[in-house]
Amino acid sequence: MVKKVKDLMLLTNEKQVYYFSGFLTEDGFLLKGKDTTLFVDDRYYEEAVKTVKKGVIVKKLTSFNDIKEEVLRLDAKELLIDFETVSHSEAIKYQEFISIKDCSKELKETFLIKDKSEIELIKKASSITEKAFYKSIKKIRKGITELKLKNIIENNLKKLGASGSSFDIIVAFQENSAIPHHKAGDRKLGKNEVVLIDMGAVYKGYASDMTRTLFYGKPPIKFVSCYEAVKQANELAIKNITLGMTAKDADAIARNSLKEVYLDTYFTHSLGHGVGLNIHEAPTLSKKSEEVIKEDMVFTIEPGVYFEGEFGIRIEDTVVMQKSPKRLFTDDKKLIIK
Ligand SMILES: [Mn+2]
Repeated sequence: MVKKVKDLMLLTNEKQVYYFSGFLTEDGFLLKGKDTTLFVDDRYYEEAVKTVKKGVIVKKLTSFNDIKEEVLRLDAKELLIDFETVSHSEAIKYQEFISIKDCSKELKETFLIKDKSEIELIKKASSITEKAFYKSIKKIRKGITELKLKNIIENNLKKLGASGSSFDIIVAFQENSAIPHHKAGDRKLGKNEVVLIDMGAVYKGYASDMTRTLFYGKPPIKFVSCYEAVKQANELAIKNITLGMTAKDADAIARNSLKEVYLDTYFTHSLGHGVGLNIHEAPTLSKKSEEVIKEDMVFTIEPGVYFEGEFGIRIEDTVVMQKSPKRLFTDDKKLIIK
């Protein structure tokens, strides 16, 4: 499971500790060299011993000195730490007894390609997400607030087996759907309005990400034609992204598809992002991204168009890259009219 990590590495980020140890804790330290050693305090010790992956050694942590002693005992020349998740003040503490080096790049590489067990967990998170979406939209009715619908979704995610939401669920009605990162509020749903929902489950630490835009009432022609254009951009990207392609070329497939119908200027964000233990991770599928699309990457494909003050549409799938992207949702993405 562990790839491309050399020498002695110290991890403190919850998700990174989980990845290498199999134990999810906010308070753990993980030392990874020849052996993998997880340090947790009394509260977590017994649970950790029972839960960790095969081969992981669990030690009781009583003070910072325990880490220091272990590092010195292992006689490493330097300590690799992730400058992106470790604070400067924390880094200084390590630097007082050993020279430190950034390993954020290697870590990103490690998380970039998913193994079979990770893909299974993301599939499960995706299945929960999709089920929760279709269950929740049955509750859409006149006068419901964005916040109320958001809470229904959150409850359904948990009822269906998620440990929680992979991010703050977006529920946006009509003009609010034109704001890609709208925060759900007290806006009530009226007749003949757009409903945009961006949501995702976490299952055993792994995330999923899905956006659907539907219509409550009788949709105007502009909405229907834009919906078809966004759906086509989404589907064309899924059909034509290939192994070895740069992420900017992948992004361009959807962007060019929208350009043909003069909508590309309303597509104001990137096509997608990696999904795994984090809801946003590498690769980035944007206009400028030189990253290369590889097998077993998991990422989103989420074209959208936004008309300020009016409405927005986004259709987002989470996919796993095989010969071409394989969707982790099963719906046909046809326009839903409630
Ligand atoms: Mn997304």
